Amino acid sequence: MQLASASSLSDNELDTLLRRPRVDLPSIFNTVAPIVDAVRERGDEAVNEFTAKFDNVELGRAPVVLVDDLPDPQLDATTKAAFDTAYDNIRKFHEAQITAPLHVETMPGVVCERVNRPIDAVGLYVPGGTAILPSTTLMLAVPGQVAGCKTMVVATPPRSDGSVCPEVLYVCKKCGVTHILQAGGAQAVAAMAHGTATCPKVHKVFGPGNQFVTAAKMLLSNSEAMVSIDMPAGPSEVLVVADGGADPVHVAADLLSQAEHGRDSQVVLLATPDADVDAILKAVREQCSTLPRQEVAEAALGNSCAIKVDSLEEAIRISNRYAPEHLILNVANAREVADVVTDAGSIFCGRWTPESVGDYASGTNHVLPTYGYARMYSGVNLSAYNKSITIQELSESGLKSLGPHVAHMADLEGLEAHRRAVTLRLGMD
Ligand code: HSO
Ligand code: ZN
Repeated sequence: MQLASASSLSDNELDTLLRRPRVDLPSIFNTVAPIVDAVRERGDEAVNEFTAKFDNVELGRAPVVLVDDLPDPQLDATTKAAFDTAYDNIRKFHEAQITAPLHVETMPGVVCERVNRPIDAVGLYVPGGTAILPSTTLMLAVPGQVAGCKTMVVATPPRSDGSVCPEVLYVCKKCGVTHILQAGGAQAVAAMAHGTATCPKVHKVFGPGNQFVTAAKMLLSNSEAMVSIDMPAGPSEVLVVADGGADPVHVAADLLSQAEHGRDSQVVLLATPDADVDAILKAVREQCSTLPRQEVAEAALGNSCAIKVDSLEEAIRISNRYAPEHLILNVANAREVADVVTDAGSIFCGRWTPESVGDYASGTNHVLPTYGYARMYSGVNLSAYNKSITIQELSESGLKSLGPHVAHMADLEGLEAHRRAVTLRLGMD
């Protein structure tokens, strides 16, 4: 972890220090495009070929299974209790995001409304790779269930014996997921976006993934597949602001919890003058050496830095400029500090709120904008599973008062048919 002082750096130098690991998108697009094409042309057969090639699993049957056809997984009581608690909290928080329909009379006799409708079919990508993530299944499926999406396809690579991870299956059953596509990577995204003989075509693909998954999502959302995506994604990151009251051991654990996700993860520490940076960095080294994923975390720490700042205000200015996916405010009066944060995916306030709680079970969503996209994207939330439809209805007197203005504007634009649609109704011609 590189150590620097903000006071000796210009904004440009700070940006360079905080630059995220580069992703070479054009070369990844070149790798992904033939995979996407093969799945579009040959469907399930191509999906299984890529699973054999990349995941070393020969499924020997269609890659899609119906959730209702699978027996309930056998899980121990502790595991069930953990997932049930997480489910309840995530469900509560996402149910609270249901918005009432809008109904506004913009002028007498002119009524405008807005109503929500769920996206009919959604695809939820749950990464496999070095860690299986049933928690991501919860984060993606609960809002779909709350919104009322009819078809929910979870895509996740098969385990080596061809089975579905029991925790993922447990969550799928709880959330009303309809299909499981046993595939990962670009091939899974392509199968959901285009549809295959066994995989329903979806209208939107959600979820985090590696560079190939991200590239496939970007490519397909700009193709004839007619599919949208939640957000572009890059490697994961956390920024921790620590003051003198922050326990160095806790700060180190929080930094490492993000570093262990991937070699390309980035973690940033902003330490106020009273924080003990040396103790934090020492704790990072000590804890890292005992992590099962030490090698991954060490690689991530290579992309990471600790910066001494002159004040909390400076820390927030730098954080807002960086726009972290996760922002941990391990400082006094953290909740008040959160009010001046303008750019971040999700904020973790105070001494007792590790990022892990949001990753699993507090209720907020852990699928968040990375790579600086927090400047313009929100994390996954209920509205992402809905479209809103606007409705308007005018009475005769409403059209009498509004119509002449509309007719005049249509005239200015030279659109005579538009004008007549009003004037013929009002007997104006
Ligand atoms: N921190 C990850 C989410 C996750 N953590 C899943 C554990 N499991 C999102 O950046
Ligand atoms: Zn995590």
